[in-house]
Amino acid sequence: MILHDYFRSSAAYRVRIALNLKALKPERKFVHLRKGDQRGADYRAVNPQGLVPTLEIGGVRLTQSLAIIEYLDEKYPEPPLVPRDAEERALARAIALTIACDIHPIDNLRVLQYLERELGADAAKRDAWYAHWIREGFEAIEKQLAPRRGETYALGAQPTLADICIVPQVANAARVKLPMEPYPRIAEVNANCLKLQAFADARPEVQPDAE
Ligand SMILES: N[C@@H](CCC(=O)N[C@@H](CS)C(=O)NCC(=O)O)C(=O)O
Repeated sequence: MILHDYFRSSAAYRVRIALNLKALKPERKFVHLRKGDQRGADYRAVNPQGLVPTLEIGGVRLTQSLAIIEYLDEKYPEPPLVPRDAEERALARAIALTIACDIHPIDNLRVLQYLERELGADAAKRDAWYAHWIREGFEAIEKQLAPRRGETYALGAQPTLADICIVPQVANAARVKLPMEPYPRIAEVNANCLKLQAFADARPEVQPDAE
């Protein structure tokens, strides 16, 4: 198993958490996103989208963090990463998709670089854009999770796909110093998750390629 990874990639961070929860230790290959390695022919041959993560397993190349995580959950069922209850499962996926589809893609490196290089946004405008889309998503997630205040993880006593997406997105929010006071339930979930070794070991700052 080989994980194509970059320490600061929050999509890769999701997969690192899932792998740790499943006690899987793939070989790691690092793709330096700031240097543009993801756009080179070598990496495009691995992942035609030129994005991390990619998980290679038994000669098969899996892309898209949520697809990879669901694959891992099917192949290695313990501990389960999606709730067994259908309504809870739908909520876990809804939170994950709010982050992975509605927040993260508009704040991705290539989008920020387009804002700066093609549309002339300066660093302050770039960061304002970045924070704006996180706020939009976090406001909705906070409302969805507020009734579950006091539960250890987003949806109860076990971490799920929802937590796996929340924690990396909170790390992204911290990069633009987004105040977390308006999102106490998200902050609570994040703090509880990071007490688990599987989450703590997946943090960007402790990865071998961290700068
Ligand atoms: N939807 C994809 C997103 C993957 C993605 O956008 N990865 C980012 C890093 S978090 C990336 O490789 N960006 C490179 C770029 O923007 O050039 C997933 O969940 O895997």
